[in-house]
Amino acid sequence: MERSLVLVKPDAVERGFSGAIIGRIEEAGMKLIALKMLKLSRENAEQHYSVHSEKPFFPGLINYITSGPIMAAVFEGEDAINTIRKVMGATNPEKADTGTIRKDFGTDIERNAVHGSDGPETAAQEIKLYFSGIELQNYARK
Ligand code: IDP
Ligand code: MG
Repeated sequence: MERSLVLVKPDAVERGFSGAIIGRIEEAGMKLIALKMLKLSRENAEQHYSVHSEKPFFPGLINYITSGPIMAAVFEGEDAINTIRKVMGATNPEKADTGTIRKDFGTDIERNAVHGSDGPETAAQEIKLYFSGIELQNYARK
């Protein structure tokens, strides 16, 4: 069993795609165990994307991810990290496969609608950034 932290990014929330994006991941068999809407502070955004702090796109990325409300979710399931990244599609929506979230809901390589953790360690760190232990639910997915 694996967990992954998913964000519906501001462009997708603004255009009313929050439910559709969360739904796509549920339809892929993943169990939703936490969900909230929030607006990231610059400090938390910089922490979330700290691996990219030296990249040329970092300042723009921080401006974008703090520009409006986001949905933060935790999903649990078998091979959750890879399963979710497949449903998300490639970083650049133009290059994402047909039927993926980024192909259908992304705008461009920056405003690409969704974030999903890229490994078990990153997932654990990211989940801690957004949720406390009592916010993670335990139930059987039917
Ligand atoms: P990922 O979200 O598919 O894991 P990363 O390379 O980890 O992609 O990049 C993190 C986020 O930074 C992307 O989802 C996207 O919003 C943004 N980003 C990545 N590459 C670029 C770029 O070349 N220009 C602008 N924004 C980018
Ligand atoms: Mg990444």
